[in-house]
Amino acid sequence: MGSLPEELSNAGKQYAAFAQAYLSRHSASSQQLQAALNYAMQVGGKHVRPLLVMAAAQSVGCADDAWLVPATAVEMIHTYSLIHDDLPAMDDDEWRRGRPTMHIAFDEATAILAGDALQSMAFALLSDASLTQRSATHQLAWVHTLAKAAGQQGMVDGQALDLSAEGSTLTLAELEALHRRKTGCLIEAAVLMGGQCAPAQPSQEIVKALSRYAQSIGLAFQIIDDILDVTSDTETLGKDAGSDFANEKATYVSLLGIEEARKKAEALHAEALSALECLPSDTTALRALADFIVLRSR
Ligand code: GRG
Repeated sequence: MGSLPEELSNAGKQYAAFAQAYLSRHSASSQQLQAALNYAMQVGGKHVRPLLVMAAAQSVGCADDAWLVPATAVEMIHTYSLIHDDLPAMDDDEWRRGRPTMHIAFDEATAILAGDALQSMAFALLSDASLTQRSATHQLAWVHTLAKAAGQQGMVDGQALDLSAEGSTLTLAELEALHRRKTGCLIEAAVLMGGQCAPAQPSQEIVKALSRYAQSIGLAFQIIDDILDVTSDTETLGKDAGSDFANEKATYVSLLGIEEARKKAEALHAEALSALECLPSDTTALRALADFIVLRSR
């Protein structure tokens, strides 16, 4: 298994069309910058975060397409983070999504600027009253959730912890704390912003259930990523799969071994599904995404 049900792939197409239209309506005057932004956003990855926004919105009874705005914003933040993560000063990667990374296809300065632009664009989009079908209170909740998850108490903190961990031996608890921030916070923000699409703000119980689901799949996502890094074919992926392992950087696989790492991902998958029980509406898409994250092969 590992492919998405039709409803989710249709939502992925809807997201991609919305994001493209937004990008072309808000173009930069620098042709180089605009070409870089198109390069970043045109060939997509798996779109896990936008789909999580849609699925969480559905689980709280959101029946319209108000999820498109937060879905696009969270993917812009994710895309910026990958562009900056690939830079020579960070992970120094030359391949991403099967093609040259931004600083290879363009240059370092353009990659930095494209990441910066995507980050501001995410918040311009979220706070644009003409695009959303929700109130300013909803927009403020989205902005706050995303800003908090992306910044110094979330993804950026996780990246800083990751950089300072180079060459040192991490315990499992330290590795988990790092990944909760580096990848987990943005995944949780996607799910919470989906919950915030409900016409009335969700109850504390619903927010807690969404967080529990998101934190479990966020960690599972990273564990599977570590497993795929050592089991996937480098040529097929077109990236330096296995490089972290080769550099002896701590991963779930290096600390637990593949079998135990897989068992941990399965336990987190079960935990995520049990969190869905108290959600008020249709959780089919959240279930499918939890399955996809744990069973995916890329
Ligand atoms: C530079 C501030 C800053 C942060 C970077 C998320 C991150 C922080 C770096 C990514 C490093 C990495 C490859 C982590 C493994 C897990 C992960 C987030 C993979 C990429 O996400 P996917 O698989 O990518 O959702 P696609 O290409 O499908 O969008």
